[in-house]
Amino acid sequence: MSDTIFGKIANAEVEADLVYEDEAVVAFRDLHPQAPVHILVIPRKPIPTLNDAEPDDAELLGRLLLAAAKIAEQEGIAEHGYRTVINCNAGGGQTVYHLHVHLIGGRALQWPPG
Ligand code: DGP
Repeated sequence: MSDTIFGKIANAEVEADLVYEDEAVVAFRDLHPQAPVHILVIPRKPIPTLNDAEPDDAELLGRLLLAAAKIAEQEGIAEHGYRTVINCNAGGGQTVYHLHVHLIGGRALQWPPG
């Protein structure tokens, strides 16, 4: 059993609207989307936060970003542009402690964020 809801989604113990999966990565639509496209890209491996990633996870971290770019293409937002975000710990806005990349797009995005 996995500790977090994302671990359960990765193990198919809980349903989600999956948009991509491979042997290392799963991606699904955010339950509370902040934009027309809001997808969460997670490793199957339950790394709680970016702070917990180790040198051995370097390839996995790269795979998360490459998957995000592929999904952006799939969703038709690659050319216009999009944002990828990793929230880390409470001060960074993290609420689910299974590392995830937010892929957000489909509308004009402000910078800097709030
Ligand atoms: P963060 O605040 O960075 O930890 O982002 C967590 C995101 O996860 C937040 O945008 C809402 C989303 N979320 C929380 N629970 C679920 C769930 O059960 N299913 C899905 N699809 N998304 C969830």
